[in-house]
Parts: sequence; structure tokens; C-alpha cells
Amino acid sequence: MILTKSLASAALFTCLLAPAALAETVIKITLIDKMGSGDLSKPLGLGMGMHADMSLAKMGIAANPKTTTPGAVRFDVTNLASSLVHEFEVARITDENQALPYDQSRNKVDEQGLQTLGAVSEIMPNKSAALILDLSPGKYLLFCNVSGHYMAGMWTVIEVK
Ligand SMILES: [Cu+2]
Repeated sequence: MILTKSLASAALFTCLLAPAALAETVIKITLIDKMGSGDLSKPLGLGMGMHADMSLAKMGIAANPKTTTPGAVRFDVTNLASSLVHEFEVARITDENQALPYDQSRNKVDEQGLQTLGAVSEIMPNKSAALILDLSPGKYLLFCNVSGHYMAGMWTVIEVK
């Protein structure tokens, strides 16, 4: 723990001198889907705060670890889908038990009311991408907002503390 802290302050100092040397904590993100030819045209009701049985989800986002420390966080995102393109978005949330505003006609989370901090759009199957964000303490929703995917279970929540 002491080692981690001293590394963190050293990293911060280095960062002030040379932004390119910024050291981040890393969260491994895996985008998963087993939809096959499943129907995504109607919302499947597996969104955050909807208290659905998530074992029914055929799409998901796995984050490891799910808790990290404040500062620069690098999300290493891998799309393990066999054929679908996914995206990866990060939004700050206040209450993970509250359902998000949803645009039924587009079958997507309505991002107007969301504090979105960053996104990687269009990650092809079997490809990886990275996103680096400076995160303060709080809870963050990680999700895919390709039509139908969020309601199919493609989200998770991480905590920064
Ligand atoms: Cu997706």
C-alpha cells in the first residue's frame, strides 16, 4: 500500500513535467456477447437499476478490477464478440439503483441526461482499444450504447475510492 502511494505521487510529479509519462491504473474490460442471431429490436429490460435477473443477459461488460483509486485510469478494452461491433462508454452516476432515461424509439440510453466522460466507438470483433480518463471518487457506469445492447445487459458499474 505504501509502495502504491509513493508510486502514485511519483507518477503525478512526472506527469507535471512530462505528460507522456503519465502512469495510470489499469482496468481490463471485456465486451462479451452470446446473442447469436438473437432479437435486439425491442428493449430486453436488463438495464441498470431495473432489478432484472442478470443471469439472463446474453451481452455483458466485465471489468477487472471493479474498484480502483482516483487519478488516471486506463481502460484496456477487448471486444470478444464473434461478429458484433461494440462500443465502450463511461458515465458518472450517482445511484446505481436508479434506471437511466431511455429512448425507446432508438432503443438506446438517452445520453442527454448522462454525465458521459469518454467513449470508444466501434470496436471491431477481436480488436482492442484503450481509453484513459482522469477519475475522481464516485461510481461510474461502463456501457455499450449500440441499439439494444445496453438493455441486453451490456453494462457494469465500477467504483473509484
Ligand atoms: Cu454492444
